Amino acid sequence: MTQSTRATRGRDALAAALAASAMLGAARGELVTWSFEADAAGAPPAGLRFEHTGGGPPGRWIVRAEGNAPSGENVLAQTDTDRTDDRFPIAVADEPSLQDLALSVKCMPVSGKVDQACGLVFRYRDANNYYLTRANALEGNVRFYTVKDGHRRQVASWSGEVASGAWHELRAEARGDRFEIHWDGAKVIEAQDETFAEAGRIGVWTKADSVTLFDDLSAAALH
Ligand SMILES: [Ca+2]
Repeated sequence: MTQSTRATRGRDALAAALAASAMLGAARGELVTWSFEADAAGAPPAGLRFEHTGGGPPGRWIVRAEGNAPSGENVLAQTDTDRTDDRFPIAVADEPSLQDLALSVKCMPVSGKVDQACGLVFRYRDANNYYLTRANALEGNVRFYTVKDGHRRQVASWSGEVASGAWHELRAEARGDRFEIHWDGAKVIEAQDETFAEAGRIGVWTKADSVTLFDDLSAAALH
């Protein structure tokens, strides 16, 4: 085994151990965070799988070092700029599965001519069935959707400043059929919906040619 292989294996083991302890914590209601500091820059992160809704290629997700990362040095970047309009790349955590939850992420819309999106998915069953909240820096709005059988349906919308090239915080809280969406610390949406009542996975989401950075994806069960 070469020294670099040994280092890679050690880092993978560390990432796996961190992910395992995070899952136990999330089930107990503790806040768990993906900061990407244990992942290697230039490669996909551990503990997330990459799926997509709609057409076009699935997206390209890599960890990369950013000078102004919200935590440490590393962030998660979606870097595929394919312009297919109904293309929704998703990076979803293998675990935990949560029903009532608080979920947040730091994100920066970097570029995109079709879209500049920063999204969170939750109660995620599969690539065609989940709740979604997302901010769009081209439209200047934050919206809450259901995606059922691959079709997006808007539940609620808020219009306001969503600056490109700046870090923001998007947060979702779900309690039964009640939902709150917060943007940069302010509650912007309250909504009721019964489409997906059961527990599901959590993750981050973009659209079309959005190049978006994410950091400090955090989740906890609400009891
Ligand atoms: Ca980080």
